[in-house]
Amino acid sequence: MLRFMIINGPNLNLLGRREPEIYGSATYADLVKLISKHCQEMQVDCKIMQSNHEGAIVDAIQSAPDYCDGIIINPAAYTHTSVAILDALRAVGLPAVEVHISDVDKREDFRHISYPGMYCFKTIKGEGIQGYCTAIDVLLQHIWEQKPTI
Ligand code: CA2
Repeated sequence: MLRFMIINGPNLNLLGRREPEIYGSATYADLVKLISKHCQEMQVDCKIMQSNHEGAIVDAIQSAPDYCDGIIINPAAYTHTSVAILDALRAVGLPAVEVHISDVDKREDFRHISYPGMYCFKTIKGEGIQGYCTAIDVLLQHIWEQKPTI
């Protein structure tokens, strides 16, 4: 069974509490439920985490190769600032997909740059929390295409 690590950055634990016009009304618990259900349907084992701390996210990425085949990451605000998260992704070399609930390219200019996105082979944005399911499907497809069929 393939295993994915799903990493959520700062303030995503507050989903549903403010700015529903941007992020929707689903809570972080709803997001975890949605991801878990989709992973179960797709027969993927998943480890879902959220942290408000850049170093904890770097630590999680560094530990990923021990038990994961790929990474899905919403670095939240660290998207637009973190060379450390970009470097960690490059260092571990696992396939990675970036996901954003909102369409960051249609928002403020400072949200148009993504450092982790420079490593990720695909970015899903503006699909709401359903974008995580798209990211799982895209990562699965990518890994299947890489694996030789015997
Ligand atoms: O659209 C996304 O998924 C973002 O990664 C969300 C981040 C934002 O900084 C990125 O530019 C785009 C913000 C995450 C959580 O923000 C909240 C704000 C208010 C209430 C609840 C969460």
